[in-house]
Amino acid sequence: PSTIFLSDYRVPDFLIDSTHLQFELGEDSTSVCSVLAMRRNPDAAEQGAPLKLHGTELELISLAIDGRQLSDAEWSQSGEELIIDNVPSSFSLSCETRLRPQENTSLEGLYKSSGMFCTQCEAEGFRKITYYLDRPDVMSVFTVEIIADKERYPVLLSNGNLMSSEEQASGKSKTVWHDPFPKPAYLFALVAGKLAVVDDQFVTMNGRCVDLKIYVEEKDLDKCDHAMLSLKNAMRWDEEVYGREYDLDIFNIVAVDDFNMGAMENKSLNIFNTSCVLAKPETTTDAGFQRVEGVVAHEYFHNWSGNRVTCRDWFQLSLKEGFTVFRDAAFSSDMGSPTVKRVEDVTLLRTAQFAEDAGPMAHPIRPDSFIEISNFYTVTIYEKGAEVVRMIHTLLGPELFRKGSDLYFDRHDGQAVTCEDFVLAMEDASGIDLQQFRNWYSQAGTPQLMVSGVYDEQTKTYTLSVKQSCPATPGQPQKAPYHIPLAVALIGEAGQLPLNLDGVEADIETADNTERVLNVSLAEQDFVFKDVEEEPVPSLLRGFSAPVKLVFDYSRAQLLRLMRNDSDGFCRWDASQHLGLLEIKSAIATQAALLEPEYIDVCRDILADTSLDAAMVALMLQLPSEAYLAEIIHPVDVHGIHLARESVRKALANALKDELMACYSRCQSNEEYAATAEQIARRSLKNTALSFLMLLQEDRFTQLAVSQFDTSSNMTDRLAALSCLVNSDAEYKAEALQLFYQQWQHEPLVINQWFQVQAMCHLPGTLKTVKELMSHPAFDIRNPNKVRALIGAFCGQNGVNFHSEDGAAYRFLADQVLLLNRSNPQIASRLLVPLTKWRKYLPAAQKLMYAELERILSEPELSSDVYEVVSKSLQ
Ligand code: DPP
Ligand code: ZN
Repeated sequence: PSTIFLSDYRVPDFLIDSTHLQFELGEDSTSVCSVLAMRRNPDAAEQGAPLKLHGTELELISLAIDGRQLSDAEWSQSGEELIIDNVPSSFSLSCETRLRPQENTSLEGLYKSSGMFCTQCEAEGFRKITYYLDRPDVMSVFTVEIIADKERYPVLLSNGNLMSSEEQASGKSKTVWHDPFPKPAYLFALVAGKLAVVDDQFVTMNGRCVDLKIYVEEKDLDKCDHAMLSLKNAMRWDEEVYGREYDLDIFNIVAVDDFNMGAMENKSLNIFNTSCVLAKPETTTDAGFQRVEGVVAHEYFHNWSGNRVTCRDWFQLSLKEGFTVFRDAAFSSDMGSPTVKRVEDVTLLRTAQFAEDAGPMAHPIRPDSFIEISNFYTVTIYEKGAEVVRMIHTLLGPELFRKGSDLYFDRHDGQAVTCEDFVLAMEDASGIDLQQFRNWYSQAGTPQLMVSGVYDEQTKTYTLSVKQSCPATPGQPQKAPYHIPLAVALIGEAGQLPLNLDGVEADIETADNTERVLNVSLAEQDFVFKDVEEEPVPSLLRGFSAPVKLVFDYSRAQLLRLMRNDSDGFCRWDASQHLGLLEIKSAIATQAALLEPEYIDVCRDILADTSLDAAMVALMLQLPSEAYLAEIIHPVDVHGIHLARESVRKALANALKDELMACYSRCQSNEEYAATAEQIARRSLKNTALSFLMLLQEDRFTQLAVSQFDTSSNMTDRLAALSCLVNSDAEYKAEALQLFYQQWQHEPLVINQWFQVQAMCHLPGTLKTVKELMSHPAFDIRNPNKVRALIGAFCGQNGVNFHSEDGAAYRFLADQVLLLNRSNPQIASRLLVPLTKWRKYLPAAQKLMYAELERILSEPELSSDVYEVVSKSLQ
């Protein structure tokens, strides 16, 4: 496999003005006839260049130019390219290919899932359908004819507007779709199947009525309400917050069971993984409801940030993904609890993304090179990309940011553009210089801010000294300083102090004068605050204003003040995590969990404080996760960390037993389920309390879990109770698992949760359970959701069992990767990620992990996906 470089980008030699596709879907094979109106690109460097079309795994039936069949001598093939040497400056290319969607297990291109045909073309799946210029800067107007058996496939869908639908002889029907918006091939979609539909409508800000349809299997008709509501909310929100209106009369969503990603934003025909669209209280957890809301909005928002304005090349992927994640996060924040959403996002960033930045696959949000683009749908491109847009929002403020986004959409509507175009629009609209800020696009790695503070009693000044650095990453030994917005406040005995900054020009005014955003731009920089009447505790990186690791040597007393008094919810929570970390570190050092009395007190107080958001209380009580601890304690002793963390949790549970019980009872409720922020918060706190109490191994608490499991009607409480039981020595657990299976065996998404809860059990013997479950009739290795629920959860989220000292789980993972390498390379290379982190662990573990990576690399037929990840991990 070869490496592709951003610096090699050239404009396309040819353009495709229109694309006409005819699909004849069959049980054995499918025929695809394309007619492309092509011409030489006047902007191309070389006007006599041969035509090179992308295509892979295709059976070519015929090829003609302007109606004349080409002889074999007139074209050749090389790798994924079909080359035709002599073509006129403008011509019509016709091509027929034959595909076998039934045998397509890669779930890329055209394939079958539960009896229905569907497509996934991003990033480069269209070349598995027909020969084409499969690159995002070639945009074309598509017309699509679909012919299929009308009994088996009564619903035939593609992008845009339905032009006609007719019955044909021999039991077939034909529909024709036309999409007036030119689009790249990656946004093409086709669906054919026996589907039921939920209908609704949305009236846009200019009074146009849009038909909204969600297509699902008949049995899932009762699980579409939440997605439909989320869609309508997202459509309204995009009008109100970004001034973006929907542009066609129809918007379709289709749910499919077998899907590599969460969902796909194909123009007017979004295809969703069932896990990201179906929801009802009995089968879906609160987190599931929130996922549906977020993903539906994300894909809808792509209609502007992605489809109307798309990416010039795949190195610009974060242009649409980072911006769209930023948009969907703001939407979810507006729909629910902003602080909780922020804490969840930061948690993901600080565990998964910081780990990626520190590992062998580290890449800037705009990478310089890749082997396989599918490997770059990463937390860096998505979540760090969103943080970078968020920093622009912070630096510009909401009004100028909106001016910038308006300019970006106006200037580039209908174009395929770059991250640079986005930054330029923001600069042009605001007049704010983002030159240095661009380092966020080109440099990989997590910047570190070392901050210290000195209070001078005499002069009443407080000086914050900030040093920034960024560790080397593959190919980038040296980093230039970043422009970092650092939001700060100073917390006194009685609350926030007014801020008076020396040399104020450089900093950004915020609503009141007790919070400032400092522009950190040098390697070392001092900020001096005047007229500070008492020694303050600095509240730093408020709202997590930049994706950095911030180090400040807080004392316990300072952290306690922040945890009790900081008005910034993120910083309060962060202080709670820092205090928890100190407890865990001391448990590691002393091999005992003797908690500091002040820590117990502050936890007791927040537990009793009913004025606080219950979700925040839950988050503050939960100790830093093992994944987060693995990012800050080096080298990572997985078992030591696990034992210490569990002992601290147990000690806390013991000290606060009564308060936890009282809290549990207070949060109980009989009201009808609703996925509101308030109810979600209460369930979260209740289940956090239950999981603490269960650590005490007292019968009465086990009974509590048993009764919650037996009597809850919603999946959130039911699954939380089941998880507590599975991780305990309760006798009832086998029966509970059995009952749960029997009740839900007809609901694949629930069975996935059943797999996952067992895969995540931290008790010994889980690998054996996972292996047994792989032979369970409900498991299917061809279904990505099941692979993720069982194998992915075990290897990625069950540290103690994955890192068993004999290396058995490493071997197990390598075996699964090799198996999936053949059937579904994208899923194989995703699954592999935990092994790539080998350098973080103790020497014995490193050696075993390394050996498994070598074993994978020695396999003869590695996909480019797996090859890239393994070879980079071993470098
Ligand atoms: N479907 C994926 C997403 O929306 C890739 N575009 O993020
Ligand atoms: Zn996206």
